[in-house]
Amino acid sequence: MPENVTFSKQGSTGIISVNNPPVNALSQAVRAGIKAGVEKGIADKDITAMVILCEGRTFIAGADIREFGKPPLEPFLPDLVQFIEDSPKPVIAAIHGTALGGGLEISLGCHFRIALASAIVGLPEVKLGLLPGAGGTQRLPRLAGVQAALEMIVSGTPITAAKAQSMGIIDEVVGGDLKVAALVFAQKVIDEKRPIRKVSTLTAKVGNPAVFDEYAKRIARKQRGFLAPFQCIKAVEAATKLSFSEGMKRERQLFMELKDSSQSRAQRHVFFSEREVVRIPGLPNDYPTREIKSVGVVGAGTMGGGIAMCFVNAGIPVVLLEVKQEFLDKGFGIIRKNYANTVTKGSLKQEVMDQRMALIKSTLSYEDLNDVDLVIEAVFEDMAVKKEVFAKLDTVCKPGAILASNTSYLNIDEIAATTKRPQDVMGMHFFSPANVMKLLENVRGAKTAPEVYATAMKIGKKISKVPVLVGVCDGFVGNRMLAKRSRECGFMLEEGALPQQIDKVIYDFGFPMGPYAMGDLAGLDIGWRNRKAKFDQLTPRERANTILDKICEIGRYGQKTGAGFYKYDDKRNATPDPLIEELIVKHSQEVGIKRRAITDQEILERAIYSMINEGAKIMEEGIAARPLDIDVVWIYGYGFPVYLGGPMFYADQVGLKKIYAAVLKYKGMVGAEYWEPSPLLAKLAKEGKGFYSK
Ligand code: T1G
Repeated sequence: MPENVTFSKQGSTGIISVNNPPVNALSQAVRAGIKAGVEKGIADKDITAMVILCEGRTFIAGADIREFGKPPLEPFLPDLVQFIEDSPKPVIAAIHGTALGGGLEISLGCHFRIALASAIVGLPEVKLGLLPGAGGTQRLPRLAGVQAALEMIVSGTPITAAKAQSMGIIDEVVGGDLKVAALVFAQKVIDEKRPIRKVSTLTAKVGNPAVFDEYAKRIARKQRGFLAPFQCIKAVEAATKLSFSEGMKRERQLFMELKDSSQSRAQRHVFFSEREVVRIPGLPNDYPTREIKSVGVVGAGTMGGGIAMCFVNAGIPVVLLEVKQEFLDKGFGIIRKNYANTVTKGSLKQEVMDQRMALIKSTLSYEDLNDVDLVIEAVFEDMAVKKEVFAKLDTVCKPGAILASNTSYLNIDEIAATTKRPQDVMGMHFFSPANVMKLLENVRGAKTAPEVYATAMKIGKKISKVPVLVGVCDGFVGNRMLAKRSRECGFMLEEGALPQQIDKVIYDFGFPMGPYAMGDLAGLDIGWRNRKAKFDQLTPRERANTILDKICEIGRYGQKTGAGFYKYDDKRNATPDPLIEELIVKHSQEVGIKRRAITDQEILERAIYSMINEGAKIMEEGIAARPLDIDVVWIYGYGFPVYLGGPMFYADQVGLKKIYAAVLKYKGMVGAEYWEPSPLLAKLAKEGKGFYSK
């Protein structure tokens, strides 16, 4: 027996115990071990039943995703599941923690399933661009029904043991020691001569044969661009139309198509990047951090309120400071309304809302921040205002308190220099709405102590964010790259494109929205204010590109004024506005640009490749330590399609040679000032390598 699977006997029950930390993934050795264990149990005449259970914090959390890029080794998982199901002796799965993917499929191959009340079960393969490839799409509809199987497999969202029992997936929810409960259950099966129930022999009944088309229509908008959810539907449909063995063949065929797809490679890349991003290169994983037991938030505006919610959601008390009572009341009111909406939707209990609200203490006095472990400043984006706040924090906060700014682009080092403790100052850049968006850009200043940014990474995970560590520069990683895309889109408007054409290209690429529809949603006045604030840093051509100014000067701020780049009906449906086309065409004449037809391919290349080129510069400067930091920022903060893996992973799929050639082309067309190739991009392209090449 491989060492990470053991077989033991308790009375007449054989115990097959898996111990493959951290999540008992079904590596080749584990599969072989389980097979050997079941073989032993079948062969041993004293054994009347078997139990499969796991050591450690969880039941099997799926196939070993790291094995996907490698040649598959026997025993293959579908065969192992069938081998378990074909056992002449009852096999019981005893589940704790998570039974996910191949882990639940193993359980579905067992004849009975018991679980602790705290366990969750699910088939999340779709989140990896895959589908359950070891019988899950054929057995689950037979056991839990077609509708339930569609929900679980297409969403990939796990369910509780109680829910799984109500759906017939789990036979019994048990308490106490799981092994003991499993032995009792096994004896009951034997004593009651319960017949072995093979799930594959059940029938997947479908009431309304149109359910599959209807389901595909229902998810079309939300799952736009993804392959896997629709393949999942086809696989479940096969369970209702084909015999079990034919259905398994269909599942395998659909699975292999997805496994080798660029989408699944991208989504598996994101799975591991999201876990790797919290590790700080050059710093041991257990580097000492400071304890954060209480937090102060300065500013109760939209961002401040959302940030406060993040911490109280994690049970950390917050002191919320404002300069005026009316601002405090307004901020508090927004927080209360946000929670009340969630309670109304039924995804939060009233008493939990009350507990969280009770953790927020509001104040008008900086003195009340004298004992917090971390302060996050979320006031108006103005350097003078920020410096004033940090000067005050420097006087009132206790030694060792971390002072962080939520600025989205201002210079952290300049802010830190206003304090006597720059080693305790850094940026913690949340994204709006802060209580929803997963990304947290942690910005380490030149003098920020490793212990401080290591703490920010740890607390970021604790408040359920995906924290990414970046360096100080204008716009950090996300906004800096976004500025290049916005610049190029603005230039293409002048040269011949229209907002709706550019938006369609970006939308079809996979972003939730194009830049002009996004601008109208967020409010053009915000972008206009930033443009004015940064006017001195703009190039002459950018200054002359006054299309946004002209639109705002006529009071068109977007959806909130009923018109912006588009005009909106009372249901906020957007339509292109001939007035805007006229304004843009007239602007081109004024700045002496002869308009020309711009292809969708040019729009895509200038919008996306300008970001990739900037991403390479960000890596060169060490603002981002790895390409995965950039990919995670864009996936969790800017809606970059997860099935493309992020801008740097995507670049490698396109090929850096092709991107470098395009950058050189646009350097000639638009100007070296804007399209100077990153030396790293040039080097990797010449070497035929990618950003992720080893
Ligand atoms: N394979 C390999 N490594 C895995 C893994 C897996 N399935 N799951 C987790 N890890 C690693 C992870 O990279 C990290 O490593 C460590 O374990 C801890 O994970 C045929 C095709 C179980 C809920 O999609 O959702 O079965 O960074 O930090 O927050 O149908 O991990 O420490 O080096 O996430 O407590 C389907 C994936 C696979 C579940 C635990 N299964 N895992 O969360 O810890 S496809 C999944 C999770 C499949 C079959 C198919 C979570 C978790 P490192 P962690 P956590």
